[in-house]
Amino acid sequence: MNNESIARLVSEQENELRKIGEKVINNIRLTDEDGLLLFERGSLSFLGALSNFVRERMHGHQTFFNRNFHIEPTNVCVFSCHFCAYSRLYAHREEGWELSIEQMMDIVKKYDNRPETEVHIVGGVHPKMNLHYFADLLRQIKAHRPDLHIKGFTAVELDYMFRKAKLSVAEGMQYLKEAGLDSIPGGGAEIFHEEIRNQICADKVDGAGWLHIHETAHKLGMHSNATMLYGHIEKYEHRIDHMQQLRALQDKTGGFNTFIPLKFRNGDNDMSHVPEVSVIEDFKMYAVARLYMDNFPHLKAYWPMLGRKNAQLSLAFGVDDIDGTIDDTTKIYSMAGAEEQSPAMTTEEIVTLIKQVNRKPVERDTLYNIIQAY
Ligand code: V47
Ligand code: SF4
Repeated sequence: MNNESIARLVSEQENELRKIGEKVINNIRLTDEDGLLLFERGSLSFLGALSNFVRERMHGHQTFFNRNFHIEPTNVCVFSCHFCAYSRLYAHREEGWELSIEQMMDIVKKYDNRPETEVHIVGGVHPKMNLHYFADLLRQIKAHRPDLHIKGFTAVELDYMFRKAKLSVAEGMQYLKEAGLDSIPGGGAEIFHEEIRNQICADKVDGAGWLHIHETAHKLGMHSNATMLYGHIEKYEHRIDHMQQLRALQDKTGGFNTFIPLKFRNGDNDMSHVPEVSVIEDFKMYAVARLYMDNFPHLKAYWPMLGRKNAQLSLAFGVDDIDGTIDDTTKIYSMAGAEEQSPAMTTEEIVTLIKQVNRKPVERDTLYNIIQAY
């Protein structure tokens, strides 16, 4: 939609939505009330047009992806988040997996002489896999392949490791940075608001702790991502509260690359009775995120969670990034009932998927340096 058509669409809206639309056109930050109103009263077509306008103002048709693989060191976890279909308690660890450093290095070596630029390390919180264990892994990966960007460990894993090692967050982060950690992924954020957090994941790091870890990483010059688990028992107010806290931290540090809304999937977990939200709700979520999170450079749709067709469609609702090739190396979503049971795409498949919806595929590295435009 060009400037004229978006201005016409905005002028046709009821008074309050029109004011919000005018703010967006004039690049004025939305308030929490604006965000809430968009969720409650914005039609899908209005939100789509407005978020696409912002997406194209920021990135044109560019759509980013990377070549990556995951290492999931273990699914044994001391925590018991009710939405998690993936973890096994330590008492039942024979049902889960625990990879040795050697086994993880074998995974890394599988990608020797291949163009992957990033390894994403994420898993359960295993009481025996401590800070020194992971520092050893980081050093070995860097020694073997210095060019590979290591994006590793959610704030939940880091909080546990640092506390167990009796180190402050700053000391622990510095130690892992020196061992080779380049950036941190966005997981573990869920919903910060304690009313909801206490019901879905009461025993792990709280919202303030999650934010403190990311702030510390940013101060050390590292970048990170942020997620939000939506579409379960939270209300729109809680989503806005979550995004508000992220936006405020981003104002302070500028260290976040990407915001990643993650749709709650209800397969095989303690919250299976909670229905999943509709696909319309997913696209409204992306659109409001693009409009409200004005200081986040990128908005990612994580295709293993959303599926390929919906990932394509999300590119018209503010999304400019669809993560990576993945190569069937993550189980978090397949175990929670996602349609993609063995998530893997070749570069050609990702490029085709993006071109089919008339966008420009751009391979990036973790920090969004452009590697190749297709
Ligand atoms: O924090 C767990 C989510 C996250 C379910 O930074 C679930 O680039 C939906 O954060 N339904 C971990 N979601 C994965 C993650 C991530 C993924 C891709 C890219 C990046 C990045 C980060 O997975 C957890 C939790 O929010 N999750 N179970 C579920 N049933
Ligand atoms: Fe453990 Fe993460 Fe699953 Fe929570 S979401 S139980 S911290 S693996």
